[in-house]
Amino acid sequence: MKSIKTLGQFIIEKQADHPYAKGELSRLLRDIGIAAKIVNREVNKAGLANILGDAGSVNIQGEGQKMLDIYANEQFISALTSGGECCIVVSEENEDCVYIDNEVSQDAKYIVAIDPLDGSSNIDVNVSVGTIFSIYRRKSTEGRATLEDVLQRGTDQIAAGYIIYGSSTMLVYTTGKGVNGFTLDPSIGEFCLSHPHMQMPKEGNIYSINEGYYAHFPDGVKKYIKYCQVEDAKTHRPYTSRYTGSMVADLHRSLVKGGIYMYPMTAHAPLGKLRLVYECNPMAFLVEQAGGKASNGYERILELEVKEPHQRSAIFIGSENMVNKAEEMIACFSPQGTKR
Ligand code: P6P
Repeated sequence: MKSIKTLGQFIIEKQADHPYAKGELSRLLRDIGIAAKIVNREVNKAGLANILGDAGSVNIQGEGQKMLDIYANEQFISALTSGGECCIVVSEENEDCVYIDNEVSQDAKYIVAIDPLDGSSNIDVNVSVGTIFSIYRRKSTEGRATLEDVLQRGTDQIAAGYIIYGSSTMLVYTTGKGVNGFTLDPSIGEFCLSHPHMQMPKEGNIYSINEGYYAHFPDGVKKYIKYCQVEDAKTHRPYTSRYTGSMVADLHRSLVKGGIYMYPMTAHAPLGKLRLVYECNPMAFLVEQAGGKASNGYERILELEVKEPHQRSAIFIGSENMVNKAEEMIACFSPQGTKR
């Protein structure tokens, strides 16, 4: 009889990996898991709960907010506020950072950056959506945490992960000691270890990019897309294109099967679309921990300087060999390198 290991049991078991963590990180991950179960309940009955559709508001991105965007944001911020371990929340749905200053959070040490419901345009059409989270320890030790505590490089992350609300609901995370996946068992309401030691294949044959913007991509990206599409007898069969409109879903598939997800700079997103702090950095940390690679086409995502909480970045992330090939082709056309 295969024994069940819940997320809570796993976190406590791995607590020893972090000598300084006297249980705070464990409690923080527990708080995120609780909020994820609440969000999952609403996502799974969105069509019934009159929670579909637009909220009639826009977020800092200028993107129309879905009612479930706002609900998910409220659930995660509420769980982090009452959990007592988090001092600042940076959310895609909030222009300003949320400073937590209540009686249970007086010595809170952690900053959480979150995209509460990534890919929310998919909710109304029942396609997978996700939550992305990133955890830092505050750098300052005196007084209230400040924005400076938020503006840390991706290499400083303590933990990162995502929840995918798909054919099953999974929580996948890393604390810098590998990647483990947990599947929600609704019959017991627990995330149970289902994918221990996840490793991203070094090679894959699935590429994810919104080819509707092809005309606006840099030449090196166009060259890589053509490389994916044609049979090069010496190297590969034509790849398969899969793009769901949800980075979490596309990257989870790449983690399991191999593949690359790309959101380059384009004419209408000259700095890229994805957000560095709560989309690119957490996914890059997790993917690197699984043996994959993440760059902006030129530099490692995790080493990019963070200048402001909602900063954008281009991203090429997934199987190491695929990202290397994309970077090689981008370099052929980069201003530094002349077209060969
Ligand atoms: P586009 C969702 O808004 C998201 O941030 C990613 O999850 C997704 O891959 C991408 O944007 C979709 O953007 O411009 O292709 O619709």
